[in-house]
Amino acid sequence: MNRVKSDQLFAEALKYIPGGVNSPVRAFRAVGGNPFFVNRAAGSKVWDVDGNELIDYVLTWGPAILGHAHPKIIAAVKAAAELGTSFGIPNPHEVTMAKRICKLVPSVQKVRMTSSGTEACMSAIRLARGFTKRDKIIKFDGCYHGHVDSLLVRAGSGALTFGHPDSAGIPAAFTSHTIVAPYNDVDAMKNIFAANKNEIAGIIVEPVPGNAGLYLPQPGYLEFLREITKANGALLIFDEVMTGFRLARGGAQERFGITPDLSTFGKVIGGGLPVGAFGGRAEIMDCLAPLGPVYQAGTLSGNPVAMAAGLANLDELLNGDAYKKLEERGAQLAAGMRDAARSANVPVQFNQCGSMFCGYFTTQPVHNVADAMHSDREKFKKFFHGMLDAGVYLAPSQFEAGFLSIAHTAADIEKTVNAAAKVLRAL
Ligand code: KE4
Repeated sequence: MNRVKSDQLFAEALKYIPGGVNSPVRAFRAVGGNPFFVNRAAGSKVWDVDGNELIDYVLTWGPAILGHAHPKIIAAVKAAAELGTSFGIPNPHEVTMAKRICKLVPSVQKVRMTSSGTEACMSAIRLARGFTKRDKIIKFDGCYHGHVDSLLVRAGSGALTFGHPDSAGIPAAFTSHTIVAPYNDVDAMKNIFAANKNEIAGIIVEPVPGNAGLYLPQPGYLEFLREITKANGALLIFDEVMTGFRLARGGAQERFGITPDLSTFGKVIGGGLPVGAFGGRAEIMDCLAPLGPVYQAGTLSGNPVAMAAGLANLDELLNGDAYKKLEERGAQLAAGMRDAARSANVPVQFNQCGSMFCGYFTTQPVHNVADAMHSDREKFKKFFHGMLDAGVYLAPSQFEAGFLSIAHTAADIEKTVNAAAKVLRAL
């Protein structure tokens, strides 16, 4: 595939941007080769600057759930931008968005907007500590909650991909109150709470971890987390930046029937523009400035253009059978990819939950990051590039989730599965 212009752009980018990218996972370091550059996207497709068309299963890491450049989102952005791109003064869209989130996610009685998922998670942690007056936070091995100092400990996503989960530049003191637990492990969590009685402010968890690939909660595990936090006066924080409004109208908490104390959001609620949000019980949220002692702020929080884009995304998602389509597409892709792996006699564990998925090159089931680490990453690299050359863009790391949109057609999925069968046979 001709990528001359992308390579030229990457050479230029390397001179001015660290690693040539504004976010590490885009650099293709986990799969080798140079990243391609995109200047146009529509529906399920992106086109790189050399004119190559690709079926996109990254979807800007989740926001493009309707597909790229949806006309309703473009129109909403244009209309909002013409009235001003930022006010720094309350605007009506913020109220509409807050009401919409509270209506869709019953556990959220009050919500505050931010400009990224990282900010939302960082703020939720600070709020949990301020509300409980406790310092310790439990996170899970392989889960990623943005590049928050105190949470970049055995994180997932780019941190895991680069094999140095902890980051340089974080003083030990900043993570001394962060406890890392293995996901799907009941006994380990019981032992942590027994050893830290009345000291745990909360657990932050991706209800369906999507930053070490994708694996699911074992039956009853999320219920267990809800019970053990309640029994110990700790808060349960669902990081739904990726799963929110994707795995169901009300996110993973609706899909699995769990009521967390706080939730974080992002991606879908910005329709592709910079956004994040955190919300939960009013008695907790009212501890936030200007009402309470927990400070939190943001120049562009609730930005009118981002709110308009996010509301257009949610409107389209909620009017019609979007969630039925997302479930159908996810099941179709999973069935096809499993058949392709079987026919090529290549061991692949293809995990899928609604419109999120990940194929691991291993013979054993994957229920946590330790299982995920058994995946054959050399095979993944070859598969990734084989699929890219066939016009299918998958997440450029074994430790990332893939996404479907309602714009992905049955024909897109058939082309993807047929390409996978060929590429797997050639591995
Ligand atoms: P942002 O700060 O990137 O908006 O959100 C951080 C975040 C928080 N929580 C979860 C569950 C997330 O998945 C993310 C960000 N997701 C990654 C994809 N693995 C973003 C891609 C990137 O880092 O470039």
